[in-house]
Amino acid sequence: MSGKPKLTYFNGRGRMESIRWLLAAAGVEFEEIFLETREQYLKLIKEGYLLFDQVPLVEMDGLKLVHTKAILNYIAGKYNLHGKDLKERAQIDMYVEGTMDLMAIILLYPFSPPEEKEKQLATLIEKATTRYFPVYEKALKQHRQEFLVGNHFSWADIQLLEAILMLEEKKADVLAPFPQLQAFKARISSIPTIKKFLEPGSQRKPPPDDAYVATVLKVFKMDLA
Ligand SMILES: N[C@@H](CCC(=O)N[C@@H](CS)C(=O)NCC(=O)O)C(=O)O
Repeated sequence: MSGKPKLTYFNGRGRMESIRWLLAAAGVEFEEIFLETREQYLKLIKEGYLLFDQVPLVEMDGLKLVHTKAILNYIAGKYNLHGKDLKERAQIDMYVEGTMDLMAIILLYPFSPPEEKEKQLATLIEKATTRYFPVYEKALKQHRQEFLVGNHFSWADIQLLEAILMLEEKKADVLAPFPQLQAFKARISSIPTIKKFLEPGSQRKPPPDDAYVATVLKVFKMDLA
């Protein structure tokens, strides 16, 4: 055993990507096992690795962690990215939930029927620019600090940068009306651990393609309706 966290998921973003981001931002090296066959998945279930028969799975500190938020909470707590007290933690959790709701639309996008994609994309951009980004823009403008919460780097900053970059993949100028977020993006991207994660060759995954969707459907024996 290397002692590094072991991540089991598909070779793609999905629900694991925010976990990869958080570990990378914390400067933690991790190993990955990619699910490619149904047999692999059934074996994990049979051997008792998946509490609710679902991935992501993260093995670390002797734990078999499942459920994305539980995993993220554990990592954020362990690496001091979850605020200095309960109030900061609550603020971070609210910001993180906001970005998660936004990213949930992106998560499902590759699996939605082609005729619904355009509408979904429009909803995504609309939600990002009218509901979520204005909140972060206002917070940064009001407190004039470098980070979203408590003037120190936290899970909220990491998750927001991930969401911004995902949105920019869909609409390159999505940050145009948000000067504070533009500066935030530049600032957070230049933090050494994050800079490294953004470089080619890191464990960051590309946007999902048809092969990724096909693997997920095969492993879970699902059909797109
Ligand atoms: N609440 C869980 C949901 C996990 C989940 O739905 N995982 C999918 C893959 S992304 C899965 O394992 N699906 C198989 C199933 O539910 O049977 C989480 O946030 O991790």
